[in-house]
Amino acid sequence: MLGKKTLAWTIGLGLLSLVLAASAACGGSSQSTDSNGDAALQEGGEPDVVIDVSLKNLRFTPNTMQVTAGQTVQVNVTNMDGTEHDMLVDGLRIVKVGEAGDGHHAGATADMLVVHTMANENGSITFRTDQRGTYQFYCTLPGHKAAGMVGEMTVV
Ligand SMILES: [Cu+2]
Repeated sequence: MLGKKTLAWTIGLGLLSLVLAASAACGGSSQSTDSNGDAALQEGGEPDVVIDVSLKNLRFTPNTMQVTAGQTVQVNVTNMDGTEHDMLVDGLRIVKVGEAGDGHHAGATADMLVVHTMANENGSITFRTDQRGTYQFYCTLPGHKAAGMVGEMTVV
């Protein structure tokens, strides 16, 4: 059975840990060694919209998508084919949020919307753009665009 002193001590510890947790949360913005997830949170918080794209049989599903300028958009790519694919949005310039993107295809620059996936693997990118318009996206692997790996992204 808990005596009054023990109870007070327990409550005191609880309050102390609450205070510590709160100050840790508030102090986070001054740290430069945060994980990627925290960096993403500091820059833009949770994505405003998540778009799931699957790659199968040399097709994007969906093959049309619309995003809103200024919103934080996360695109998750699931490659269900036994070959590597990527998704490049041609001509669109973006600002990446966090470092979830995997844009290691030849010639890629930081402001390109490109997600690369190995066979049967996933990729993801989180970004914002203010560049309204309609852009073609496609897979840059040889022959894949011609085979039908093409779609359209509209920024409104
Ligand atoms: Cu492909």
